[in-house]
Amino acid sequence: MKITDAKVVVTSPGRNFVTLKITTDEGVTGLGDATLNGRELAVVSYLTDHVAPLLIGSDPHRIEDTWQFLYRGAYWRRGPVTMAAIAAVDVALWDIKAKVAGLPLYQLLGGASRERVRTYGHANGRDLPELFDSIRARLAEGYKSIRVQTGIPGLKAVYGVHSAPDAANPTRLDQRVRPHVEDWDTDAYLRHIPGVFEAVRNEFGPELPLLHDAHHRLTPLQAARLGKELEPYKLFWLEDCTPAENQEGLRVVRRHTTTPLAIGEVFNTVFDYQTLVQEQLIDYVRSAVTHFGGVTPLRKLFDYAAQYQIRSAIHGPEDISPVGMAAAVHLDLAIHNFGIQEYSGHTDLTNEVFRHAYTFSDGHLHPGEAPGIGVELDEELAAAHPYAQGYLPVNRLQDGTVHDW
Ligand code: CS2
Ligand code: MG
Repeated sequence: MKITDAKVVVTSPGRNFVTLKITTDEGVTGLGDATLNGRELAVVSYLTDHVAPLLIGSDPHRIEDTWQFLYRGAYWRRGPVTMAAIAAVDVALWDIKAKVAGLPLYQLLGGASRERVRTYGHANGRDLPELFDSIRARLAEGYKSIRVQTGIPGLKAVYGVHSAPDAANPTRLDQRVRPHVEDWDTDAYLRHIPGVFEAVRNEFGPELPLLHDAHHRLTPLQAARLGKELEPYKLFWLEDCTPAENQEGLRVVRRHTTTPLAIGEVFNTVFDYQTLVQEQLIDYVRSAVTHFGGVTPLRKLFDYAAQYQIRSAIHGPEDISPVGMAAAVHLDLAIHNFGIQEYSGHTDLTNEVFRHAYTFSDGHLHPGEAPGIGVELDEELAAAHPYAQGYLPVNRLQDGTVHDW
C-alpha cells in the first residue's frame, strides 16, 4: 500500500479546525486533527509545505518509522506546531491501519480495558446563581464530574466564564482580528475561589467530583496556598495551578497540599514531564493526542506515567476537533491507567462536518465499533465554512502587564 495524497482541510463551523486527510493507492483514507487554537495556519503550512510532499509514495503501515522520520528528520523538534503536524499524520495512519484491519482503533491498542470512558464537563457562572444553574445543566446532560470556573468580583472578563449564562465555550474563537483582552487580579482570585467551592459543596454535596482550572496563573507558592485552602472541598483536581515549564516549581505545591494536581495540556513531548512524573509531582497528565504528536507518543507517555501511579486526563475542549476527540477516546478505552476524559462537546454543525462514531451518554463516551477512528469528514460542508482569523484572548493585570491567560 502506498500514500498517494495528503491534503489539509481547513474549516470553521463556528471555530477553526485543521484536518489532514491521507489517501492511499487502495482507496483507504485516514484523518488526523492538526488544530492549534489561534495559530492554525502555522500548522497548515508545516503540513502542506514541508510534510505532505514527503509522505507521497511511502507505506502508510509504517507508523512508528514515519513518526520517527518526521520527528528526528526535521532536525528542529518539539513545540506545538511541529507536534500538531506530526500528530495529524500519526492519527491518519492509525486510522488507515485500523480500517484495513476492519477494526476500531482501540482493538489495535490492546482492546478495551473498560466498558466506557468517564468524562467531565464545564460549568461556569459570573456569580453563584449562574454557576449553580450551569452545574445543574451539566448534571442534566448526564455528566458525573464537573469543572467549575467562576467570575471574580471586580474583574470584567475571566477565563472559562461566559459573558452570558452558560453561553458557548468562552475559549471558542471570536472572529476577531486581534486578541480579546481579559483582565486579572491574582489576589482577588485567591480571596474568592475557596468561598465558591464551599458554596458549591453546600449546594451539591460532598460526593460530586469537582475540578478547577487555574489556567497557569499562579506562582508555585500561590498555587500551594490555593491547593491547601481547597482541601476541605476534596477536589478531583486543581489543574494548571502554575506554569509548569518550571517543573521543579511543583515541588513547592506538592509539599503543601494533598489536592490532586493535573498538568500538561500545553505540553507536547515527554521531556516536558520528566521531573513531574519521576518525582510524582502531579496526579494526571493532560496532553491531547492532537498536540502531543499523536497516538503513538501519547500511549508511550501514559505507559511511562503508569509506573508512577499517574493517570491520563486527555485535554478535550471544543478546540480539539471530533477527529482528535475520537482518537483520544480509543486510547482512553484501551490504556490501563485511564483517569478521566475532558469532553466539552461540539456544535451541531461541527458534528455534521465531522460525522463520528463515538457517542456520549450518561456522562461517558464510547468510541464505537466503526473501523478506524470512526470519523467521516464532509468535505463539501467543510468547504462551505472557510477559515476565519481568530485568536485566543490575552490576559492583562490591572496595571496592564501581560499575564498568563
Ligand atoms: C482549558 C482549555 O479545557 C481546558 O482545560 O485549559 O479550554 C484551553 O483554554 C483551550 O484549549 C485553549 O485553546
Ligand atoms: Mg486547562
